Amino acid sequence: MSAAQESGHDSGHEPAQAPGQDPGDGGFTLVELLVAIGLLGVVSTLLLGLALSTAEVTDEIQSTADVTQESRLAVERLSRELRQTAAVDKVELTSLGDETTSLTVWTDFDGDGLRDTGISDPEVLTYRWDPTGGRLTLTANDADGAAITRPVLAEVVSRFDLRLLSSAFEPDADGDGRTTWQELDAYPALGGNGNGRPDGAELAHLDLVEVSMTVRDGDVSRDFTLRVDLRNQEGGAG
Ligand SMILES: [Ca+2]
Ligand SMILES: [Ca+2]
Ligand SMILES: [Ca+2]
Repeated sequence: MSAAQESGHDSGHEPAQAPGQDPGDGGFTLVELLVAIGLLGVVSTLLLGLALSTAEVTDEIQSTADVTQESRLAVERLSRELRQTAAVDKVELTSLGDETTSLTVWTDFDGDGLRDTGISDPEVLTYRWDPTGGRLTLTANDADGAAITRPVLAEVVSRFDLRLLSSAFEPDADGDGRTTWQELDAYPALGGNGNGRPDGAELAHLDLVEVSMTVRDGDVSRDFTLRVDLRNQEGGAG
């Protein structure tokens, strides 16, 4: 008969304690190390912040330059094309409740007296401003005569005022030296039909266009004004 011997006694020994580190042995203490890391962090954050804010300022200046340059090109183009205009075909004004403000003009590039729409150099152009999206677009026909609309400006145009004037002095009812389309509309002798819109036979007497617009890109906005004589306007009383 044998009885299993329990060997329940603890045979292991406690490991020897590592000798305590001597704080005066010339290395960094934990506190010193933490302070150094903390300082490094603060300096890094300051430097990074400085670099970022410099980059933001540079971006801002760049975008201001872009909006100015692109707007100037668009205004110059609009001005150049209007100057060659032979006739105003159609006008829409948001101030009259129209959805967009638009100006459709005919420029007789090939001088044949016809409104060519199916050639590569389109003669009937529509500048249109949509106040909802703030887009200024140009619609012209492509080589097949299909209407193509492209943005004139990538930036938002938040304001686009179109003023149409005539050099005819007779309709200048208030005698201020400027004949507005409203005065023309109220002057039957030059085709005014009194319907409160610039249309019909009145359009032939509109020979001065003033555009006032605001271009916005983020926080930056610029005002542009443009005043163009429609010198080629055939029906204009000059
Ligand atoms: Ca033509
Ligand atoms: Ca007047
Ligand atoms: Ca009218």
